[in-house]
Amino acid sequence: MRIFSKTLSNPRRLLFCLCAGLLLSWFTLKGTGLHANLDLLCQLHRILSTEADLLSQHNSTGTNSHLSHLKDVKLPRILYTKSDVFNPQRTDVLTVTPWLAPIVWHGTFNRHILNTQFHQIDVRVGLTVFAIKKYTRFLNTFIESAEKFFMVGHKVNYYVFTDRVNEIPNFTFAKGRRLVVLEVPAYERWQDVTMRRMEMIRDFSIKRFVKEVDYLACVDVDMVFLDEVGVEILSNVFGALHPGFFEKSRNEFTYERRPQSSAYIPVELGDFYFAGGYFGGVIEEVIKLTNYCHNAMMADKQQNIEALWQDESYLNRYFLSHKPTKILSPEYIWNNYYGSPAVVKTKRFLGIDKIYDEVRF
Ligand code: 5GW
Ligand code: MN
Repeated sequence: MRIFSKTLSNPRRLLFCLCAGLLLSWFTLKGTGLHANLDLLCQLHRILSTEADLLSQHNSTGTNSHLSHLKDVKLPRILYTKSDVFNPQRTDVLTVTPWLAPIVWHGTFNRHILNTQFHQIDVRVGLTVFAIKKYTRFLNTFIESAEKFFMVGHKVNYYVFTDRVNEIPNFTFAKGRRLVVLEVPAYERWQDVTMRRMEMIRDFSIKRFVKEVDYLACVDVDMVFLDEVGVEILSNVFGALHPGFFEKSRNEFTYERRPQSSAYIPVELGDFYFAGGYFGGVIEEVIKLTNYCHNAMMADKQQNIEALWQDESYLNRYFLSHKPTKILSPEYIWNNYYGSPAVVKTKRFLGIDKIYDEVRF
């Protein structure tokens, strides 16, 4: 009885009881499990929490201390099934590195929790792509699919580096998202087109990105988003497992093996083989990474040597001595050339088949 009257006198509890009662009868009627209706439950709970907060604010308007706003700090309450220490979500793949960086696979994270965390800091994400020469043709699919699947609900700046400014189509963007066209030179050799991305990302990060975004993701443009790529990718510094090498052993990695090159990695070293077309992190870390890679390339150029897989080789060398704080599974940079292995549950970001004669020069 005491509990009952206490409940009635507290608007937050009253609301919660009403909500719980409603839900209970609803579940009984429908006869469905809790799991399938978790989202609805979360939504209801959030609405009611906000109403309860408003009520308690209303009740405390008498206190006009300059600290009174501190009482109303909103703590989002999210409902989800408890993690089970004896039931790992994935047992078929490695989900953490020896230096305790997560490896992000489908099924290992709760997007709802992560979105709440990143909304709390109002995260701003930059996505850089290069569309040099004929590669402007990939932009339409890239941007349109990114609007459907990349960081949905968050602030995004697309940074498009191009030499063909007037070939950039018009797009419509969701709220808080925009495209920034950055005019840059087109290098003669295709190797330089891909390698010089490091220098340009570094320079624009220092000049501009640091003021506009918190994180940067730097990716290839000849790609399409087919499933969600969200805040689960964000970390201090991240890379992605190359789809062609995640099952391979060290000696099969196509690292640069000539000791004269600054991208050299001896056969007894190396953790993973990372894809050149996907890296990122906080701006400061992206500056360190791109600066290292660019300087290593320039040092090699002085000696007339160029690493086997251009920027990808230098990136792999960087990650050997600066371990990424998060690693994306090949779901995040798949290519159907590698088929559809069982461990790849979803192809989030897929390479587009190129007719090489049409795009190469
Ligand atoms: C053109 C011919 C050969 C190699 C690269 C290019 C090229 C690359 C180009 O003409 N224009 C251009 O913007 N790029 C940028 O470099 C694109 O963002 C592209 O996604 C990235 C890497 O080159 P890819 O995608 O041809 O490399 P792979 O390894 O994915 O085939
Ligand atoms: Mn590519």
